[in-house]
Amino acid sequence: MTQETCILVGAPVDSGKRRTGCLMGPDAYRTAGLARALTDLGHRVEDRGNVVPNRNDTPDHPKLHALAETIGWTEALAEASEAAMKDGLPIFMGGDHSLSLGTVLGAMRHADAEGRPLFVLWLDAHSDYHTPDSTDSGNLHGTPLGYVTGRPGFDGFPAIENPVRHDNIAIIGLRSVDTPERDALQATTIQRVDMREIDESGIAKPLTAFLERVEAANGMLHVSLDVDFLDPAVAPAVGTTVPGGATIREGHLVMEMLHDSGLMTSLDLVELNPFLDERGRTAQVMVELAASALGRRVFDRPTRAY
Ligand code: B3U
Ligand code: MN
Ligand code: MN
Repeated sequence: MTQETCILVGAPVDSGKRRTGCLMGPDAYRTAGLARALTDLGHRVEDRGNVVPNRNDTPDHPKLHALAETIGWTEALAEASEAAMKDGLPIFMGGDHSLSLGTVLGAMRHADAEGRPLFVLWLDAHSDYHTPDSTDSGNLHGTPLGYVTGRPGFDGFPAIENPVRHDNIAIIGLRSVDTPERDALQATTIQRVDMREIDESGIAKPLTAFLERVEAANGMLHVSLDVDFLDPAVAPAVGTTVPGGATIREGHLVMEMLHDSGLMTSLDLVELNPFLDERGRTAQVMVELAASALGRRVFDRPTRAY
């Protein structure tokens, strides 16, 4: 197995929605042993501590929640992401999903500098394709895919110069999409995989099709794993639970296939709210999924007896 340099970056972003608690995420991942799980697999691990948001004095917005703070996070995380990608494989420990406005922007800048296309795999119950104009809730964690694809309305945020192409995006796990998002998505070539498709054809088939496209284009691949991709029965520590999500087996299959592909170049772990967890079980599940994406196999685990 190739040894990676895994760069852990804490992103205690809590400004992307109203319910707080995601700011505790990075320490929950540390407590659940993310670094240890990766070193046990033979990787080098560097924990860069937590990013601090830039100061931003954009005035309060009538609809958008905590706009200035989220812009400040986006700027700071884009820099941290671009820098970390030069040195290894960053794993962003969130934080709510608005952190991806910054982490994907950093990945885009890095991919541009490398002259390679960026692909994005979004594992989520939601499509997060809103713009500041289309969102009803005003919660910016519902907007990162809208932002990185260059949709309009993101005034005050860093400008998107070279948007991620629709062809280069797959969203897997969909089961909660707002009408304006649905209408906008239908006009794109974003690969959209909802739970019905997963039930009908299995999760491996659409993922394989996507990974083949990444490979053929010599792309870099940013993976964004939202806790609510999983069913709340196995991952309860999330603000917006949506029943009918991916199973533990489907989650691990995706992660193992990502590892086998050798294509993943950065990873977000988002929306964990440790305040809502049950004795750390969701944090543990997320750590195990991250480990699977970096080469863990169940039958390699020496402490498990079957
Ligand atoms: N689409 C809704 C709900 C939502 C999006 N992402 C999460 N919830 N976690 C919205 O508010 O934009
Ligand atoms: Mn999300
Ligand atoms: Mn979600």
